[in-house]
Amino acid sequence: MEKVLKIFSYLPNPRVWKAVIAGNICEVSVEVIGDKPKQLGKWLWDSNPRELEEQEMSEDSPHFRVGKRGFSGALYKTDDFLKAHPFGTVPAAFSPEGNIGVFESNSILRAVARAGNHSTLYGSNNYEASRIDSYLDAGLVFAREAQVYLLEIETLTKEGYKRMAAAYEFYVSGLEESLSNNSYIAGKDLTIADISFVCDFAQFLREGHYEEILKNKGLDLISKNGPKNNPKVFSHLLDLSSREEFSSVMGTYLDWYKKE
Ligand SMILES: N[C@@H](CCC(=O)N[C@@H](CS)C(=O)NCC(=O)O)C(=O)O
Repeated sequence: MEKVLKIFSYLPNPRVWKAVIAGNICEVSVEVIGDKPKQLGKWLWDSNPRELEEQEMSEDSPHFRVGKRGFSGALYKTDDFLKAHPFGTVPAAFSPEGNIGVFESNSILRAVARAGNHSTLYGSNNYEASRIDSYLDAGLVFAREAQVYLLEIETLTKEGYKRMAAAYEFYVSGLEESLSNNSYIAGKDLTIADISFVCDFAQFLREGHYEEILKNKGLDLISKNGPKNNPKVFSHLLDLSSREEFSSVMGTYLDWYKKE
């Protein structure tokens, strides 16, 4: 299989799965390099990422940076990495020659779908592709709120909770509407809009692991009545996640949810 992209990230990471699932569907290969979240501070963030030696990890290192989002403490990012990835985030993808950086998991997903040249995965014409982009943009707004919510859940304020609940309602009601007209999010075919949704939404549902924390604040799970209020969205998630192209990448990630 042709290798179309290299991705560096903490692992496992649902944002990385987007590109890997698309690769499976298009039959192109995506190389994934990384380590557990806590170990990524011991890696050199570079187009050729590698584990650092003990003596390379110090504040004097030319690569020393402080984590900005999701990471706290020291990270080691090369200048070249930051040229390719100016926001300094992972997943961080590189073109096969390593000279072009692609960031934001939805754009990494787009890059795989474009390279894979599938007839429908990224639409079959420019307008369909743009419609798919619309869903990816809407998904990013939701996913960004979800990122803040999950990272800060222990110190969550009522205000933060309300923001997340509103973003959830907005996103999910749009998808429910879409799925009442079509079998897939953007139309009659499976597209990268579906892939992005499955990965971001599965990650959001992990709020279920923090039910106790929310209860102690007098708050309920935002997705509590999800399957009842938005049945099409939830069954779309469960249907897609059980398909081989998805389940071979997502593994047991949603098993806890399916048991509930
Ligand atoms: N919306 C981005 C989110 C990427 C992101 O925020 N990554 C964080 C970790 S969750 C990061 O790399 N932070 C680097 C840092 O803290 O310096 C995507 O979908 O790729």
